[in-house]
Amino acid sequence: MKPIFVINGPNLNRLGTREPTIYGKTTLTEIEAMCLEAAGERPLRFHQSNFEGEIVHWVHDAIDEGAGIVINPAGFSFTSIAILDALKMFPGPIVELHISNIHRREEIYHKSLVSKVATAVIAGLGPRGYGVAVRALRDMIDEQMEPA
Ligand code: DHK
Repeated sequence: MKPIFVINGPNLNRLGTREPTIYGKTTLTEIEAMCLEAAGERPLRFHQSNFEGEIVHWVHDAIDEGAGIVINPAGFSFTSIAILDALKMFPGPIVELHISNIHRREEIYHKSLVSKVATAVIAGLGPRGYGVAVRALRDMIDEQMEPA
């Protein structure tokens, strides 16, 4: 069974103490546990990097072996053509996730490049959004796999 990839961008390794009024106090380790629970029997690959090229590398891994992608590109959402170009090659469903409602924040956070290729975007649900995203991907993948 092909895995769901959950890919996290820069500074998300600091969740728990990073601007808790915006991102809450849930750690990335706790979020990974939420994703594993939401994934059920579907295997999960959970990654985080502060480096753009590493994120591109994991998208390539997903292209080769993944069923779906949940990605929180964090600050790279608004700047990275490289991540956008990699995601364009992915054949399956993509859920873009932001813990905060980026549209209610400063102008610099309003235009995500990744949204141009994402199947769906979740923003503002807090850390619980990761579980919602993984469960939604499971459904989308299963629906794609249903016999015609
Ligand atoms: C996380 C970040 O690090 C910011 O750069 C984004 C996103 C918002 C989030 O809400 O998860 O703008």
